Amino acid sequence: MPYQYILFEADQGVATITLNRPEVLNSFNMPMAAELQGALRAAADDQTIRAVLITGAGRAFCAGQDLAEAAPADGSPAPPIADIVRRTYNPTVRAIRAIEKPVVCAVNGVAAGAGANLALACDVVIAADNASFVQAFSKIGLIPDTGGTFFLPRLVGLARATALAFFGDRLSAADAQAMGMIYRVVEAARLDDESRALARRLATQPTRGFGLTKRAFNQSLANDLDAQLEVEAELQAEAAGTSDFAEGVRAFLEKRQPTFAGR
Ligand code: LHQ
Repeated sequence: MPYQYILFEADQGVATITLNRPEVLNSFNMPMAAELQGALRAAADDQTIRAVLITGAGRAFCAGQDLAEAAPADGSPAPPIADIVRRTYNPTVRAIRAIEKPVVCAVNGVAAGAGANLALACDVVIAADNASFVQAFSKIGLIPDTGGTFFLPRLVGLARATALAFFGDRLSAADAQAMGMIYRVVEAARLDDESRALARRLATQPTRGFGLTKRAFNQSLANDLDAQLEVEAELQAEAAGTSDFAEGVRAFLEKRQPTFAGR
């Protein structure tokens, strides 16, 4: 499928999706969000794709909502904000959480507003050392969306989440890592190689099990311990039914490296 606002490439089991509106720092208009959702669906449906990598073109990762679309300068009517949130961001976050394949996010520059929270919805976030995270919503009188009110307090705690949301200050990638918001920071020049290596490595692993792990983590965000222990029993049985489990055990006993197929 041809895309106008994103790039989509499949290679070595990894689907790489690049937000591609660099002239506006890859800020989201509705068509870009629709393309991103379509690309995530394509990645979910394609059995040969075993990991997804999301990044941005140019110097930014994503500056959140395209404010020219939300509030057109020429006075033409803007779509209702709730519609933008429901159509642009909510399905995108749901798609990232629902795809039962690892989603790596390579934050290559500033991630602001919905762009910051899009990254936080991904499974593994790796950032360039010159990247930054801004809960920019407060600067324009809005609240964090794109799952920010869900993920941010869970990742960094309510005290830090509240301060980040209220002040809207730019947070360096190093500080984001230090407070547990993201997984890893690398030299900017190494981000491309390192993020691809992470995604490729994941794509060769027991990805069916990763999908089940992700399902379990998703459920743990709402469950109590008893319910979650039961989820683990059920999903462990499913994981143990995969050929990757059989291969993993066999390879261990035969003292060789396993070859996982993601099934
Ligand atoms: C932009 C944008 C942008 C358009 C840079 N839009 N052009 C949900 C529902 C409905 C409504 C609203 O929002 C939401 C969710 C949200 O995401 S709210 C938060 C929206 N995002 C922001 O408020 C961030 C706005 N951008 C910035 O604060 C800065 O651009 C950051 C801090 C991201 C980067 O600063 P700089 O590195 O200094 O770059 P810049 O400001 O010079 O931007 C470069 C160009 O990109 C510039 O255009 P120009 O023609 O002058 O080169 C900007 O106008 C454009 N741009 N963000 N969100």
